[in-house]
Amino acid sequence: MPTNVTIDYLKAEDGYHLAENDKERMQALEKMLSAVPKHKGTEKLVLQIKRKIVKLKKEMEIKDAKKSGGKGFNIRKEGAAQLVLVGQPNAGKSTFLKRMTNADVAIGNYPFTTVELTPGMVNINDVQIQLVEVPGVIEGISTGKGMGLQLISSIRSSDALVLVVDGNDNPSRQLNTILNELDLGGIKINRRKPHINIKKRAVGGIEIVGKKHIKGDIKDVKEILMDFRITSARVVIMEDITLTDVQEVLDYSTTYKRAIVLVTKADIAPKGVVESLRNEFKDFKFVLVSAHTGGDTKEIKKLLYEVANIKRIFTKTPREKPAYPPVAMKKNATVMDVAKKVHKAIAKNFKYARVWGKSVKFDSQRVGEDHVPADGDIVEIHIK
Ligand SMILES: Nc1nc2c(ncn2[C@@H]2O[C@H](COP(=O)(O)OP(=O)(O)OP(=O)(O)O)[C@@H](O)[C@H]2O)c(=O)[nH]1
Ligand SMILES: [Mg+2]
Repeated sequence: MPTNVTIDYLKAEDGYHLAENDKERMQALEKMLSAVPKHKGTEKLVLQIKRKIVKLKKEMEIKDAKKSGGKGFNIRKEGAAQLVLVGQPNAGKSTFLKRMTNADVAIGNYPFTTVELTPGMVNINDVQIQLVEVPGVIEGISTGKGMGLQLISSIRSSDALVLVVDGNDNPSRQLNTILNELDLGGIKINRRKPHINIKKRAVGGIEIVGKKHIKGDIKDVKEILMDFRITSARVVIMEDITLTDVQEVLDYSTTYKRAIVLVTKADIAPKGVVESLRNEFKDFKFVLVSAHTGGDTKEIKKLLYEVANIKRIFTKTPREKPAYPPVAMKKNATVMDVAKKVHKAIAKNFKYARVWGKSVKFDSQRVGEDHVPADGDIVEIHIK
């Protein structure tokens, strides 16, 4: 029992032991988590509580899926990428969706106007991108409150997120709440996976390579592994990591998503609101919008396109003009991926390609199948 916890924490812990069902247990765990003072000395305790939450959530999800017959909630993907609009109720998600996509969606001056997943399509640089509004984020959604499970599931299956915060209602608090709820739901924003490799094996105990990188006790790493029922494994650590990182990598449900932040209601938001957000959240890109003036549409579209992580490729047949519209591909797609997208047979008989654009030193340069074309490049595939 750590000595540096508060009375509130102890009360919440009592609540946990007295809880009579999963829902009460989950509420108690959430209270415990918010009552722990967050600093180095409590990292282990925080991680223990999070592990309990993950386990309980998994159990609750299984029970829930049985009840609902395992029916999924997600919106079918259309276009080159699916971006989900995530924000507190009344943040202005529908107003933005309607403005960008002409989606038929109700706007209301009360929370939870939108209770269903609502899609719309926006054309950016000749590419169709899908925006999907999901019900508002409130505290507790990560553990199933509100339409929490539906929300988390649609966020997981999306390509990236647009976090929407009301510029006139303490946007910093809103953003912290969103990030915290997503974190509890196993969704990490604008972060990459820590470089830790864990390979389970049948025997041999725990072997850790790169111990010097651990900011914490080896004993604690082993304890976390034990809690995930791993007693034999080779763990390779390639960069400085915390215990939190180890737990994150082990948790089956952890996913990483890119996100930008839309700050709404520019017309009534206090001056300098975006600047102070930029100061506080260094890993995020912000853009200001207003229902009245629209905002900087060019900048908004640029950020949406960037976060979608896609590129346009103009395909071309020898001696002809590039085809229009371009095909949209993932940012890291190769010439071979482009060939596959055009036709299976073209991919199969691929010989080489010629490329015009930013990814080559000169126009019509000959490249192999692994070449990665840039956004806007022209690719001409030659077959055997
Ligand atoms: N002044 C001002 N009001 C806005 C702006 N954008 C949205 N609103 C108002 O804020 C309220 C909520 O807007 P919605 O677009 O319905 O918000 P939402 O995020 O979709 O809300 P839920 O679907 O309930 O979660 C409405 O009364 C809008 O008219 C804006 O830029 N300026
Ligand atoms: Mg709405």
